[in-house]
Amino acid sequence: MSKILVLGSCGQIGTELVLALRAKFGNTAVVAADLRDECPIILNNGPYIKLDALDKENVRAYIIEQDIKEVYLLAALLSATAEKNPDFAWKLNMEGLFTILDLAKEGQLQKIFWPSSIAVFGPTTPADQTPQHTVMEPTTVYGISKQAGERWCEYYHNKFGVDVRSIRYPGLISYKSLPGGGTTDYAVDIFYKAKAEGKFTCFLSQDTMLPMMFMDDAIRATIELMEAPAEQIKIRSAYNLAGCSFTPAELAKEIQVLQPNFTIDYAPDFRQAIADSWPNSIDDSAAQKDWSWKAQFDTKAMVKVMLENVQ
Ligand code: NAD
Ligand code: AKB
Repeated sequence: MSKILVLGSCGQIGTELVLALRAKFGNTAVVAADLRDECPIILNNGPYIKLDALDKENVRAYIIEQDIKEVYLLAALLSATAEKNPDFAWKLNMEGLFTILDLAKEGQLQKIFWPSSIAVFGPTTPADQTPQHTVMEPTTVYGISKQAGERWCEYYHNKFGVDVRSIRYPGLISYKSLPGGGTTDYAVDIFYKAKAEGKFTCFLSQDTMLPMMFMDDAIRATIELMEAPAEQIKIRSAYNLAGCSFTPAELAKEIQVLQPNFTIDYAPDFRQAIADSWPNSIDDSAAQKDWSWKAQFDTKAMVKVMLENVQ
């Protein structure tokens, strides 16, 4: 089994993705890499290396020396953090991608996974059941970097035959690892506050509907996309993916079904404008058709699992 590298492995997605890939391919086949000096305890069951995605020469040397064949590139600044540091966000979100795409172009890597986001859409995009191919005029630096990344992935595939695959993840909801600076983070924080304090102040308004997905579905989608035969992957920019859509008020109501004393209030901040520019819901029929994608978790099922597992 050729070695897999997950770069940006200690974040919300990477933690669960590394565990899932190791369960599938064996612990030693999947190398976790991130900026941290030490491997987090949860990823102690396999190899870990400190690696900066922006250190092109080191990344190249490691991948070539270890004969890595597959990379999942997760290192990025997310929407809210990126707005506070746009120059660095652009640098991090783009430069690491070129290093990996070029290694595939040279024949070192056989397959790449690079995540896109619903942030590629903007205020001029149809907001309901947003189609796969539609108007895309993102207004955030994060969305601009993801849209540019999609274009480059498709270009490297068309020009150089690079096998790069991508998903436009919605906001992801998980309990094994915390989110890292996005606009959809409220939908994770709410469970921690519900359990600890029984109340939550939301940084988005009550009627802000956004596309979301439980992490188990997102990890399964990622692995299913990467395992699909290459000829089935018709879209080389990034696939729309839908899980469940809800507003903060609707999420609070579902939590109250299981925890009747829970209360919520609202204090929208700068993230409201970001959320307002994103879709309400996503049409993922292309993913369903091309690689048989189907979400398993609706809002009710996700809320139950979150309340049972959040510590
Ligand atoms: P995260 O912020 O939780 O994790 C990112 C990880 O990358 C962190 O562990 C961080 O230490 C690491 N990192 C940062 N800079 C690095 C560098 N220079 N070198 C090596 N590692 C570095 O992010 P996430 O939520 O796990 O997201 C991973 C990817 O998925 C990102 O590209 C993000 O845009 C995309 N995505 C996430 C979501 C979501 O809801 N979580 C939704 C859509 C897209
Ligand atoms: C964010 O809110 O920035 C991320 C995303 C949807 O890309 N969760």
